[in-house]
Amino acid sequence: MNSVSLRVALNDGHFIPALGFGTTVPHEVPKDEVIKATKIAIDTGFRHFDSAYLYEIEEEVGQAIRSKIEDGTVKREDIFYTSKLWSTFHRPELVRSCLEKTLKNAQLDYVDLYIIHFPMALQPGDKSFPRDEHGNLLAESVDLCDTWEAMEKCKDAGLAKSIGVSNFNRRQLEMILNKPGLKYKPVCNQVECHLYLNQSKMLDYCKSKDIILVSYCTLGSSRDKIWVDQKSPVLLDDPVLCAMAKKYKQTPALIALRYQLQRGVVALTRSFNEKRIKEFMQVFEFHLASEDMKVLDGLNRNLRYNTANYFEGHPDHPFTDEY
Ligand code: WDT
Repeated sequence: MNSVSLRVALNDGHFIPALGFGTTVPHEVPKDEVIKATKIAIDTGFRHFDSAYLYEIEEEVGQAIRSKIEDGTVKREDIFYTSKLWSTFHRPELVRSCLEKTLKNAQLDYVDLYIIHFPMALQPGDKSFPRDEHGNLLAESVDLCDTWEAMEKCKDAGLAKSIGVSNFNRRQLEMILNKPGLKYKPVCNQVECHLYLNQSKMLDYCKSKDIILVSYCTLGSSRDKIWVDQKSPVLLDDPVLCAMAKKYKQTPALIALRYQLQRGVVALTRSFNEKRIKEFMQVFEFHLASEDMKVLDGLNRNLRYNTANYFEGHPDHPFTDEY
């Protein structure tokens, strides 16, 4: 079994590969590295790529995918491409324009999945994080249900095969699910999820609503200085995780990934290192015993690497609720 064959059904009839490759690039990494890594990932068997308008990398990711289509490795329909609506485009009349920019940048006709990046609207304009002269974030209030209706129109127009959300708490998900006249349920909620923040309550809630939980920071994040607290513990150094890796003759990263797949989470991962990208495919070659899954469940400590501190003070900040 490999990532090509392991796909998970979405609530709208489409399928998503259980293992996805992240495409954000830390500031110190040249953009060419993303092209290289994406091509290696496709050659290795990855078929699911997670990107966003915010990342300013969709041109390069699209170029890498196109080159792998041109050389005959894959067809467009083999690839699952996710992008995200940025917060300055939440006004319903702006939603489609953000998706169209993504499609133009990546040179794609459609995305497989389009998700609301954060449940927090910001004032429209050129800046991703608009601020006033005092440095205060320029938030605005746009009803998430209105944004969602514009997302539904993108699906109806064929620009997105599936639509979903990201970084939503339970209350915000419920607002969408309870919307009068809801046409499409979100297919997923993409949230930070790993051994130190295992999201068991959000996962149970999503399962009860036939919504897929997609995990980001699955290996404990890139620890990028601009958004991760450098004092936070390094997930892949966890002694229990490392001991289990030894027991299974796998790496800690593979145990952390396998844990998510076995509990029904669609897992995102990322590396710029060819050896490690190839190593990820080993996740389909072993099984964790249920008692070991329980040991891994016990590592949870509700530790968030991405506290979305760039949105600090936003009235709709999702991480103020328990989950
Ligand atoms: C600067 C810009 C700091 C990382 C954005 C923090 C960070 C969103 C990813 C992301 C942010 C953020 N990512 O994919 O690695 O918190 O919005 O999607 S962020």
